[in-house]
Amino acid sequence: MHRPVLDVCLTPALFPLMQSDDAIVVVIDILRATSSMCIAFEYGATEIIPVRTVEESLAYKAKGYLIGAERHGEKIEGFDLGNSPFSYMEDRIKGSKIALTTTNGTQAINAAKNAAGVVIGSFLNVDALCDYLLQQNKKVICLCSGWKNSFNLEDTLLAGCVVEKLHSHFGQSDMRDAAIAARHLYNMAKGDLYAFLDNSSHRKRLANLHIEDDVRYCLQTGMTSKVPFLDQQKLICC
Ligand code: 3SL
Repeated sequence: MHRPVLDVCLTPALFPLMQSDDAIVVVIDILRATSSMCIAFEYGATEIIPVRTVEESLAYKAKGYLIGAERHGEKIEGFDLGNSPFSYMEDRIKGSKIALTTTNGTQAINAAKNAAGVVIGSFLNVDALCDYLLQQNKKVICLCSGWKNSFNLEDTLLAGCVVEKLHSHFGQSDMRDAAIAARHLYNMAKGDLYAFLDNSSHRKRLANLHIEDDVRYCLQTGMTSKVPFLDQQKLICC
């Protein structure tokens, strides 16, 4: 029996080298864009438009959207939302439409938009995400958003978690080194993800902004069964 391929793209810079028109791409930016998106849907958002620039996000204000913008970890002044998952739990999220731009996560979503499918992954929804991917029975590429096109540990850990959970259902003989490496890394880290990330660049970056609670929150599993997916230009959830 032919089994579909499960692959990992370690940075967006490598994504153009991958064939994605027959794949479901799981966009991963666990700290914090894709975690916040999953939580927004859990708390009742109806759509999220992931945009590349601050100006594009701002333009959605006049159309009745809540607008979000983050650069270098910080919310941009004048916007309704930044990128903390806790801000997507507020009452105003229920029933809202959101336009959001972030440093890396929304860029990666836009880079993947011509794939056969685009879904949003985080530790918060990883169980539901893996169930969804199994049902699709298609090639999967986990796209790690990284930081400004470079590798990061935290997104690779989630990619490795997906590989760990799904590898037996996919064509293991076709598995490439990035997927094997991500799986090994996840298995080394899974006992204490927070400690494993101790010296990682983005944990330090967020610690300097005093938002380590966000990091702890985003490393939890089983927080939502929402699996946002891209429909035309917007993320929605069934
Ligand atoms: O890069 C991104 O998209 C963000 O998730 C980064 S931050 O966690 O908001 O700093």
